[in-house]
Amino acid sequence: SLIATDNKRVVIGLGQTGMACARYLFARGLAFFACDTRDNPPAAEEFRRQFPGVPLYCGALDADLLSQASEMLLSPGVGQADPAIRQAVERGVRLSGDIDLFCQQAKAPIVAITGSNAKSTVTTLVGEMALAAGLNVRVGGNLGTPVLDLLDDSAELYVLELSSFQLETTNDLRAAAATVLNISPDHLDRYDSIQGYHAAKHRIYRGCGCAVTNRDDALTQPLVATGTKIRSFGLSKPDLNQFGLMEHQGVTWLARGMQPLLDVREMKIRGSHNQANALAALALGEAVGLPMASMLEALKSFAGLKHRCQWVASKCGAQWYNDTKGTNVGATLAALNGLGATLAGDEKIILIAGGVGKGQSFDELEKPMGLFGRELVLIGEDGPNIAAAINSVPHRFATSMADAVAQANEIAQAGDVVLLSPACASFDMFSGYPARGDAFVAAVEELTCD
Ligand code: UMA
Ligand code: ADP
Repeated sequence: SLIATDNKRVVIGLGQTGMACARYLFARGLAFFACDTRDNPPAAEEFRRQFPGVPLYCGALDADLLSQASEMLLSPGVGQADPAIRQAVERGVRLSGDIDLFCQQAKAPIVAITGSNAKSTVTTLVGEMALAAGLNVRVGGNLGTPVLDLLDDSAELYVLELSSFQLETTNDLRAAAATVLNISPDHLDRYDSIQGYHAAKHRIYRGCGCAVTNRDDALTQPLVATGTKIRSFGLSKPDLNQFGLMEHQGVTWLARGMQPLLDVREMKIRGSHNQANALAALALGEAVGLPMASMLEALKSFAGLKHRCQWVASKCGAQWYNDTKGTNVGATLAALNGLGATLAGDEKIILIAGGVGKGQSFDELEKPMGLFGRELVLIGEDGPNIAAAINSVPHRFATSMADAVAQANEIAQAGDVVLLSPACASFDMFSGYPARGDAFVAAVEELTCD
């Protein structure tokens, strides 16, 4: 039944992305079949129920099978280094993904956001700014809702968080405004080098109307054709047409060129990394014509996302923070430096870290731990690697989140901060970063003080 046609697609992967692709193709009566590398993918039953008659192949991918399609729609969780996928590409099968399909259909302008960290925060902020401006805006992508589920002919703006995995398969984005917020090592288990990761992220600038770059991170500068409009954000004093920080009336303000916009103390999100995030959102919003007043209103009301440097409780004399979304060294550095700046007197940070390290070096944590840290409490697979990299403070190992919280409580002195910011993925101990954060919050709630 699988006769090659010019227009047959294969959906690879039965996760959220693959199921959204299948719904899209099925609803339009387009020819496709599906594969998943797992012998028993969790969504197999659901797939057969929703798409009767559509062939589904489970287990290792097969080049001959893939070559019966003209186009592969690859899920982000499946690496394109798979030999069967490589072979199919060599035979001329087009490699694509859900983002390309989305772009072919989307009628409204797209704001596209990637980076090693702060993607979800900035994506949500731009979405809130558009809402404040009264636009019918749809927000999603790596953030949670697969892009194809956002398609809506009445939408006036799309704001998309895109991962490097999603960008790898995106050929024709043409966003109205696009940004690489920052680049620090992550996902080195999927890329040969940081160059490969950099190249994937920079696909976001392809054909964009305005590239928004970070003046404090040269790796975010696009290699785009001259003629593309470029706007920047950064923590330095802005030049004309740039977003940055300035001193005004003796305090720090968000600013555009010479113009002060907002006293940073009027925002609920704190820390210089969040000031950078606010500036990035302003630059993106401006690029798609959002009114300044609505953007500033959104910046004042946004309280930050759950699981990102989120204050949990003041308990047993310590301040407890959940930064479970700190899944790489860059994020944990921002959390340590951000919270470190709030310490007074002898107060210190006790850091709970560890999990799946994805091939990163933990060396950069040595310095801020030396400045702000009291002790490290380590969990998970790569705990010992973190211990080996950090000599500036003592460490202990914990066997569970409850154990880590109990040990941190023993160490904590009056006014200390206990910070869960693992610098690692969570899959060795949890279903994902949200479950890890929830386990931390539950353990803090159950803690008994002596
Ligand atoms: N899998 C297989 N074989 C397959 C297909 C999937 O083993 O054939 C495994 C993958 O290795 C992975 C899991 O199944 O462990 C899910 O992979 P998927 O590609 O099916 O993922 P989706 O459910 O479609 O979710 C994806 C994003 N997940 C990944 O990129 C891994 C979601 O981002 C995103 O919200 C969703 O699409 C909608 O756009 C999550 C994420 O962890 C939050 N992203 C990474 C990150 O933020 O660091 C990149
Ligand atoms: P992403 O979607 O890219 O993972 P999030 O907004 O969810 O980004 O934040 C992820 C982690 O990065 C959190 O731990 C957060 O505290 C940290 N973070 C937020 N903004 C920045 C920034 N500008 N630079 C570095 N880390 C940041």
